[in-house]
Order: sequence, then structure tokens, then C-alpha cells
Amino acid sequence: MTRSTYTVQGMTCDHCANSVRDELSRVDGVQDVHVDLPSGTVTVIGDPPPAAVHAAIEQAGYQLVA
Ligand SMILES: [Cu+2]
Repeated sequence: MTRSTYTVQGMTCDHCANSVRDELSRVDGVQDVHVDLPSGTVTVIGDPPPAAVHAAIEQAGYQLVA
């Protein structure tokens, strides 16, 4: 099982974390999602296409930090 960590800009509270988690959990191949607000990171467990992860985060209203 692959774990990939992404840095996401603009998440400030539990509502933000839930929005990102909800969008990502709908992506094919995602097994689990962990959001860490203090570090602004999202860890995705599973093997989703990276482009789908990027799209889901933007769909939730946040930006990946390159
Ligand atoms: Cu928020």
C-alpha cells in the first residue's frame, strides 16, 4: 500500500480538513486519507492516479503546494 503526502494551502480548520477528506475519499484507488492541519499536509493511502488527487483537492477548493 502506497502512502503519498501532499502539502495543501489554505486548510485552516476541521471543516477544511473534512472537505478535503470527503473529496479525496471519492477518488478511485484511495483507501484512506489523513489530514494534518498544523503541517497543512494530506496523506493519501492507496494507489490513486496523482492527477486525480490534484483534481480532488482543487475541487474541494484548495491548492496543492508544488
Ligand atoms: Cu476551514
